[in-house]
Amino acid sequence: MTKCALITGITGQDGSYLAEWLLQKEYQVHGIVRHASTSSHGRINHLLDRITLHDADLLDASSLRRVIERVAPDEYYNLAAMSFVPVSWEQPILTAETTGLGVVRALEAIRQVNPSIRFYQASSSEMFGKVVETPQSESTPFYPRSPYAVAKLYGHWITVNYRESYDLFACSGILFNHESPRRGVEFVTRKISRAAARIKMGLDKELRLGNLEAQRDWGFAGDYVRAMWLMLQQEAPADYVIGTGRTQTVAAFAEAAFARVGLDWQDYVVVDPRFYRPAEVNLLLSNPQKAHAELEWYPDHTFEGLVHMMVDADLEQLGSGVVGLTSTKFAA
Ligand code: NAP
Ligand code: F7E
Repeated sequence: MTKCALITGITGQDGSYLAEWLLQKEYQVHGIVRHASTSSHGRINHLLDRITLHDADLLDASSLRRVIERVAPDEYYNLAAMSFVPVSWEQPILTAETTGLGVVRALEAIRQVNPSIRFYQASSSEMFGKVVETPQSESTPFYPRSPYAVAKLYGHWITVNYRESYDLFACSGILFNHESPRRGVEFVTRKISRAAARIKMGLDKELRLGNLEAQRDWGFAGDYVRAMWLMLQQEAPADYVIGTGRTQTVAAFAEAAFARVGLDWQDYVVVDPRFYRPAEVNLLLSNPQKAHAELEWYPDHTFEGLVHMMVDADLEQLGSGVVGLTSTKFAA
């Protein structure tokens, strides 16, 4: 029988890849979008004739409940959040309302409407923050370092709590950084890939960045949505760390991205303290053994492959034929 999935955050990077994955699995796909004066459908324009969108907002519990009643999904993926860490210091209360309390609004709606709906929560490696052990696994204690990470921690524990209190099939995926040509331009990887392409084409002269020594375990978003789906197909609900098991500095990302267009990053990158954070997460490195063993999940893309994919897509978007371009399947 055809399965039905509902996604909050379908207009985001992960939402667009997850919608594609579920369509390929022949799901009926529904998404929640919040009203805005201009459309935010850029990443899902190519899917609009195959998915159904509903107006609702994580800030409005009644709207979530109404959509869940109307759609009657088998699976609910909560990918919606205020997800950009620096803004969480500027808007800590909005971040708590959306990224934190939004999770319990979704869980309550599920509990009240149909507790057999399977639930996925988009938790984050940011919860490990000032890490107390390396690499980080499901049993590593949390030490959040931003209002975003604190809000995510609430979302994580309320998911665990609803599973234990009400026997919901609720899973928390603790995902390490994952990127793509659809990544928002303010995140460091896309900021770099776009700048490398623009500088190569003579559109910009320099790239201003903050902490070049920060280390992240970067993977490809398309690989990670597969892990979300796998979690909801298991016999029992659980939490999983998802990452590549490798870490790289911001400087290494810049070096690889500029090298892709034949440039030396050190000629163009300027360190600008404006991009430093009040409290930094210096090192993230996953231990994804549990996902390997129980989900049989492994990433298909390497760090180098990811960098090349992003730079090539940015060049293509700018209309260049500078390097041998790879896939052209990416929506904006
Ligand atoms: P993203 O591109 O920033 O997408 C966020 C989505 O949330 C957008 O669709 C946005 O809608 C929606 N949203 C924000 N506030 C909302 C509200 N009040 N009501 C309904 N929808 C709202 O994020 P992403 O990179 O795809 O990440 C997906 C999820 O995984 C997020 O929860 C993020 O925190 C988490 N996460 C991401 C990573 C990563 O490396 N990408 C790692 C770990 C966890 P609009 O289009 O209307 O803004
Ligand atoms: O920063 C450093 C910055 O903003 C990565 C979100 O998806 O992943 C993401 O959060 C690192 C940080 O991602 C700049 O200080 C240096 O150490 O790309 P980012 P993030 O903060 O790791 C996690 C897992 C999430 O859950 C989040 O939702 O790069 N950095 N210079 C810079 N970062 C930015 N943005 N801009 C710079 O100029």
